[in-house]
Amino acid sequence: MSDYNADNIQVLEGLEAVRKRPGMYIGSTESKGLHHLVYEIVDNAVDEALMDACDEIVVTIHEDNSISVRDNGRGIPVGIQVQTGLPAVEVIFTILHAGGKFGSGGYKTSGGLHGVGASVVNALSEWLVVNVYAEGKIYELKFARGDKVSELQIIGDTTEKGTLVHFKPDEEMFEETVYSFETLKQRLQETAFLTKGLKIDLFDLRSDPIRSRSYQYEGGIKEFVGHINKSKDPMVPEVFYCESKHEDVLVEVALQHTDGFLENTYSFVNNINTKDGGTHVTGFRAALTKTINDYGRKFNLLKEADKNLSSEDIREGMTAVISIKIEDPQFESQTKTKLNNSEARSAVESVLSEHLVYFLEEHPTVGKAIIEKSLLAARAREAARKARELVRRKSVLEGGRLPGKLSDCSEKDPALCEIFLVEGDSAGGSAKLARTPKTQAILPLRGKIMNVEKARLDKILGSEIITSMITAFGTGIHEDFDVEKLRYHKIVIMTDADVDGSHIRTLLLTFMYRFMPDLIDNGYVYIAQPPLYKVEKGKNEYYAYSDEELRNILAETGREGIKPIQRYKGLGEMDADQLWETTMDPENRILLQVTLDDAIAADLIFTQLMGDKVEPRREFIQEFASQVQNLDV
Ligand code: 28G
Repeated sequence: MSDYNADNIQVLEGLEAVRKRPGMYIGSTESKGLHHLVYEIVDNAVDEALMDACDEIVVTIHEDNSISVRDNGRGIPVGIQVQTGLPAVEVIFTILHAGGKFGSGGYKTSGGLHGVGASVVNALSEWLVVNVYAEGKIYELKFARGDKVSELQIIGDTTEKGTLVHFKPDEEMFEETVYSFETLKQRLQETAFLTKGLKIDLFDLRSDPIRSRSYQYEGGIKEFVGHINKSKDPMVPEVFYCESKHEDVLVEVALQHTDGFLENTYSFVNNINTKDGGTHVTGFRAALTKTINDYGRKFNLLKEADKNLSSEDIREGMTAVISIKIEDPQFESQTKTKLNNSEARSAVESVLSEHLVYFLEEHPTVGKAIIEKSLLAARAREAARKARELVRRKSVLEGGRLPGKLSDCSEKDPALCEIFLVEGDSAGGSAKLARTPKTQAILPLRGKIMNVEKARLDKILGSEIITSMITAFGTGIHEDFDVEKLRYHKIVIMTDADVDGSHIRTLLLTFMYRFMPDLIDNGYVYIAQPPLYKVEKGKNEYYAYSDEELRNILAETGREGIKPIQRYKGLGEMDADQLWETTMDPENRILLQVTLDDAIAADLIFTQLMGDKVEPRREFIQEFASQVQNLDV
């Protein structure tokens, strides 16, 4: 008995154990586990492709929700195994963990969460049929719920090579037995990206007409990065790519920076997505940070005074795919999606450093773009820090005193309170006269704000406008931000309906988005809509908020007996009564609620606003202005 090791025991247990506790082997018996069965079989075919023995895999969803997978590899061996006296193919489908590493030089895809192999799929299938195409013959082996139905037999002749596995998941084992074309499509495309050159076809025979997809990427993960960045704006057209082996670890890295500010890094070990990263990602970051800083210094892109760029700043807006192949992957025990092998770190670090240095020297525009982008990120981060400090210092000095310019309201319940951020002192004066003092507060905005187009946010944060706004809101900013402390549940930006007005509005929105995004998320931020025209006919007054509205009014009233049409160039041209009536009176006004829930759109907006280029900023203002107009009141 002392000779028994774990494997022997598993052999003895057979597939009954799998059917008793399926969740233990595939993680879930719901949709996720159901799809996992396909990945197990496909991964075996991919392993054959990684040995350069196969270049095409065809996956078919049949009408009965059974799945077939065909590869054009060497075919699973059908010869008798010495240890068991059984055909190898039978062993692979009936003995737990019989898959694993295919001899030396192979990489097991089974290192991940549920790398359980073909036998588990067999155990959980109502029926499973394997056909092997090899040496001119077609072999067949059939199972039902893991049990062999008939011995391996030759059923015909063929000139083809490869393996066909067809199985139907057992309804007794799964809560969900309907396959999702979308889910399989997604995963198979990812697999195709990770295995360059490999063609993967997917057919869904359940629909009429049948659906199909075909994936094949000669560029592998380089094309993967291009694909991810398709909907983004890359800083440069080139995607960096390298592939090299370092002490038995095969390393591939692809990356490209976009003008966004989110990082998108995907990492894989033996084609398994390591969601929590691990040593390979650590090595990647170390190499990236060091290489970019060295490059910046060498080519004088970083000034003497500049500190080293931080890893975080360098990764802002970057899309990267790291894919390594390693013989014996070790995962952190709890998560199983975080790599532990220390040799993975040094391998990625060494391979990436070497190739990236070389690439940057060959492609100076890429190096310059990455450095510029990182500097921008560093500045924004520094601005955030300064602003926080400023607010802290101010609140300590002033003991939470409200800004002198603020005409506060008397109501204390924030839900009933509104604050109007009004452009200019004169409009501020009218607004103060016009308001309902119980619920409406006025904060006039005056200062250098008209010239902010080229100012960086850190300068803007030094302005009184911003600090008085923060103090009035009562929330603090950034990490200290507490929406519970907000003193007004309506923050109304009231600016002139001209270019300068829209610049101020843009600045305020950028500031809020960056430092107080919860304000926008919670729907507390609004834009007031002052009228553009006033039409007077006899005793009647009409206000038009757009050119179209003006045309309609004129069409209705006719031009007879009309006073000269007044065009408002600014809020200041209205008296208090007019301002109240047209823009501030809750009964009559039009407020546009600001929402920025689309993170990707916000990403783009922010970069355009932070950037040096004027043109994208102008485009943003135009685009955003129209976006806001489409929102409901
Ligand atoms: C279609 C769906 C899934 C596969 C192969 C090919 C070989 C193989 C698979 O061998 C056993 C143990 C170590 C060598 C290998 C054929 C070498 C020579 C193979 C698949 C034998 C596994 N000839 N194709 N397994 N090894 N496709 N597709 O599963 O010593 S699995």
